[in-house]
Amino acid sequence: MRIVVPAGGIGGARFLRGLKATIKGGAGNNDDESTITVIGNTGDDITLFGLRICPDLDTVMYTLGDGINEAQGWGRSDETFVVKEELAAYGMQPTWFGLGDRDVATHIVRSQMMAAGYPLSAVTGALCDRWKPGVQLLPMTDDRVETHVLVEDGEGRRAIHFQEWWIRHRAALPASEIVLVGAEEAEPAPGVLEEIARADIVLLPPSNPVVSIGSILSVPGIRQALNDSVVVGVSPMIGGTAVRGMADACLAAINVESTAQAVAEHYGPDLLDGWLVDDVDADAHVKGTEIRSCPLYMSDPEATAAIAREALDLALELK
Ligand code: GDP
Ligand code: FO1
Ligand code: CA
Repeated sequence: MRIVVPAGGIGGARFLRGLKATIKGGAGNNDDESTITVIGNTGDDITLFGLRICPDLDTVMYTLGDGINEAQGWGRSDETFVVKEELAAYGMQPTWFGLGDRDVATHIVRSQMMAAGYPLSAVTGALCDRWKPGVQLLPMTDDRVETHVLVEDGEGRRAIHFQEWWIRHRAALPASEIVLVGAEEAEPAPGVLEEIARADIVLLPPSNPVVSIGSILSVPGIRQALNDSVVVGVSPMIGGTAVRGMADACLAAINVESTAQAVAEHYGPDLLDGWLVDDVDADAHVKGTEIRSCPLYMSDPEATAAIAREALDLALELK
């Protein structure tokens, strides 16, 4: 069975770990040749200190390759921050980004390969040769796209990079608009449309609907390709709020309520064939989308594998 998973960072990576575990225990159709292709969000990417940093691709790669800082959900395990301190001692900006010493090696390899002319998809493949995530990890696009956030504060109205809004301001500055700069001219990376077309099922993990899944859907051609597939999503909202993090602030910017039902309606029945909600949201109702409920907290690997299994079973049923 061929499974495609468009994914952001922490929510996507944890779900994928559960999906891998549940597939190892049997894919549901006695086919142990199952493959997972991840279409990774690159809207969060940023260039700092001359280094190209891809937080969501790295979070997926480290999580599935056993190199993640588990407690934090992003960045490397066993990390130190000497380079960050030394940059700050030179007065280099920004100081709000947690650039780890181990992590920096990944960004150096990526930046060097990109400067030599390799596309991001090829670089990501090369990085995965080390981490062996057990999935095919494709960036959504090889083109440079970046999420920017329109904010207004004492300094006036301006657009700042998503990472500055998220990390420096903890998403507390009200956002009037969230824009994926460069999306209109971007093309899906090699293999993305082909893998969607070949997929038996597509699973949307509980990733941020705006700046993770929303960004992937903004790359011309991807949404259309997904509309033609069997797609089952897992709600990133439980009981009217984002489980971890600040996704509520992103949804507020696009005037969507932070509920499982509102997110499903936002995706729309053209995209979503099935939608998994938590038991507390079992009354959710969306015309044209089959809704199932189960506990959706990814509290440990077993609970996460059970969520992935429910999503897989629903997708196989709707196929
Ligand atoms: P990011 O790129 O690191 O922000 O990660 P993603 O976009 O992949 O996922 C972030 C989203 O995951 C958050 O907005 C939460 O709504 C969702 N999330 C985090 N933990 C859980 C969980 O245990 N269960 C569910 N259902 N959603 C979760
Ligand atoms: N998140 C933070 O909240 N603070 C950081 O300093 C930070 C640094 C960082 C470095 C590398 C990386 O791959 C991820 C990093 N993240 C950090 C996470 C990341 O910015 C966000 O979780 C996502 O991009 C939001 O979707
Ligand atoms: Ca992200």
